[in-house]
Amino acid sequence: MSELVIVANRLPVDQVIDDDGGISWRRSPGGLVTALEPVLRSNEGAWVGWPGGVDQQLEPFVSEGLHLVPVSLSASEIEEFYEGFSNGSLWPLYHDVVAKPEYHREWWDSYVAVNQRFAEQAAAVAATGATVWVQDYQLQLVPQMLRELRPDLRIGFYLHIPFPPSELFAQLPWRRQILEGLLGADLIGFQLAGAAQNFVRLVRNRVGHRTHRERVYLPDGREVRAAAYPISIDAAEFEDLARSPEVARRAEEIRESLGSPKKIFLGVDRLDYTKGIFARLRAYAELVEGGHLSVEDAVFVQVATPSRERVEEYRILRDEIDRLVGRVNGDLGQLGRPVISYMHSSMPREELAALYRAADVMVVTPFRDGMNLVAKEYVACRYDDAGALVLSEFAGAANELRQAWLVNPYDINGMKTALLDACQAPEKEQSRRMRAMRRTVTERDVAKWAGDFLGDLTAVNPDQDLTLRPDFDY
Ligand code: GDG
Repeated sequence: MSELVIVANRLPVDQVIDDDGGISWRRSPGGLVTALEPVLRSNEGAWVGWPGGVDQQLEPFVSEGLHLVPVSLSASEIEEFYEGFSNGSLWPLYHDVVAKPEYHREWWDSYVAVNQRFAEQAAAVAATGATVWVQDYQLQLVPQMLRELRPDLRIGFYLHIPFPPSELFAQLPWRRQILEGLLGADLIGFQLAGAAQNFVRLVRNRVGHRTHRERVYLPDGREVRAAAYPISIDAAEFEDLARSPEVARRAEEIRESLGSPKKIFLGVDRLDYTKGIFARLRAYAELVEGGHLSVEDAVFVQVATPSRERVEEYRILRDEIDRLVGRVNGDLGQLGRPVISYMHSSMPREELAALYRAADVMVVTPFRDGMNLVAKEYVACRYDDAGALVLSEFAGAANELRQAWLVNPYDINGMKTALLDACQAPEKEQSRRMRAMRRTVTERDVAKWAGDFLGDLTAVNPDQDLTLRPDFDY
């Protein structure tokens, strides 16, 4: 039984099949596990999540000192709960309907069933009075389901993606169930204050509970707090990586292999339609076409990590980007000098850090993004105070990284101007901006994020009698 339980869609490990066919687990790279690892270890914590395969019935196990509790998903649940309701309904709806969300009743039924399974697993491993922290949009019903099973628990929820304004949220046929699901938590964390306000307003208008600022008052006397906790990265770890001689050498090698251009522009994203990859590459190609940048002097390196490849929208996007890159390089490139150097693959963190070090201009232009950690990682790696960040004003990170060249990704001409301004800015101006952003990223790292959230979670409902809660009905 654990005093602290993390519940997330995925376990923080990936399965590896060894040469002799044996199964082992490798820690998946990612900020969440880095952030939570120290607190998990000191509390004998457990992590409940899907191991990533089909119908894997696994007993809880320990990997690198972490207690892992697998939740099995069937092939149809992967299709309906994960690819369907999570990534075909909620993901586009919560990102400003950048793509059209689809709503199917069987997807919803699967979402309810899988959320119930996660809640049951969490209930089975949490000690009396334990703290359970549920993560992200795939599991929004878990807080309420868990509270029904285990009224003694302290429950937190964190949403990694934006929470939409009520005009959009109102589309969702199961809007009330989602709001009630979240209200099972004591503390609900969002990336931005605006998202927390959207949520509280919706609860007041759609569920009818009394609210005041960040607080919701439930009929049974319990309070729920909704507030902003902007997520971050392990900035020191990224800086150390960037400072290492291997990464420095690799950064030089990268520049040479690109033909030693004067300017390297860089994009690093999951291949997702929210990230604005197509629009940014178009803006860049127009700069080359218009003679503002030349293929001898500049190159755009775009890394697009494969993502959700079984979802139709993602396949279409991949084809569109393939075509654009092919056309731009065919029309404007020269022998050994592509306009855009495009990789549809994922790479080790060391290679990413080397790319961040090599890049003169980092281009992050999502149409909507909860935070965007890539922007923060770039800043963390620039211990030399050099380099320029072009950042969409629709990324949560824009709230903190005010000294970036902020752009509206829907405005192609505006993006062209910002790309040129950022790359031509005097070194002094670039380093003034970078220094200020580095201060922010270093001071507000991911350990502070986790500490702030968990600290505040224990302060909500401090006097609630955790063992004597009546059943309640909204
Ligand atoms: C969601 C929200 C929010 C990327 N390619 C490779 C690789 N990455 C790493 C990056 C970064 C992470 O993946 C991507 O994080 P982002 O924040 O940019 O975007 P999402 O994946 O959409 O994340 C987002 C985040 O949750 C956290 O709350 O900020 O708004 O959408 O860390 O470095 N890592 C490696 N190889 C790659 O090829 N090793």
